[in-house]
Amino acid sequence: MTSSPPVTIIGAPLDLGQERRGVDMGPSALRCSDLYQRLDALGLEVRDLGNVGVELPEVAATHDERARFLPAILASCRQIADVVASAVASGGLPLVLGGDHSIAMGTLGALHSVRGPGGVLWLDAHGDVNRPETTPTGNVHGMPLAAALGRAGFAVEGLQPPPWVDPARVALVGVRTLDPGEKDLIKDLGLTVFTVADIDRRGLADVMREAIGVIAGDGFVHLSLDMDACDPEIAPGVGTPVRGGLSYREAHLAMEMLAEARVLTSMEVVEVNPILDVANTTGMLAAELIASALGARIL
Ligand SMILES: [Mn+2]
Repeated sequence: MTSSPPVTIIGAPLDLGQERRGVDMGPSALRCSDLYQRLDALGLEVRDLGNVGVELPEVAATHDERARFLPAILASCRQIADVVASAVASGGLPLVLGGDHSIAMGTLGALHSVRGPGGVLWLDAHGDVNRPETTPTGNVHGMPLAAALGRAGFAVEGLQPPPWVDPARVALVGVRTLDPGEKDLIKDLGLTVFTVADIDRRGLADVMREAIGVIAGDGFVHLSLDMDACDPEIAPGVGTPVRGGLSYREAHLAMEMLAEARVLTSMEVVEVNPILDVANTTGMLAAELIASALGARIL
């Protein structure tokens, strides 16, 4: 038997934070993979709480071109936050299935509301620290980390006022494209960033060892896994692919090291887009990585 907390699955089929349709099917792709079997094989208890409600881009108001659909996105994030907060309060380990990365505002807002400030490993090709005044696209999925740090410059109605994450306990890993305004905020906040060049030079294990040291601590330790951190060759089903990403083994090793360190208290997996995918390759990889993060081992 295991004393591991029950894995509490929350689906967040939100696609309003970006422009490629299909990421709303991410939770289905994960549920159609062998995720449950993999978690079951680890002896983990799984509770699936279903999906939160989302508005459709055909119906929702754009509101502001510099942060399109923000009110509708925040409405879904409030629902995510309610469910995540109750999952944490009842001793579960929340596993939120996106949806685009804007759902992280709901997850992190909830974690902070229950546990106080915490740390986050942001595994992503991008920085996600844009703001309405710096964004080149107006896509809110490029802003959630800035929001979590209290620097997005918009009110997160219905969520706890940010910051939700301690900037000293943020580690971005796998980054390979940053907009000018993102570079400025990263420097201003002193965020720890490990680019793919750092991984090339130092090796993934060395980078992850340091990243785990950065994120570990009180409150909560959250993994925000954007599947575009992985190379498009192994994860083709993402909306904003950038080549030069983590290899299959690097992605697994990152997860395995998190499991060994026993630091994670929650996770989310975002940006799986089945319409852009090849026979659920990316959904299946996401399930594998979740299992590795929760303790699956080769031997
Ligand atoms: Mn992202």
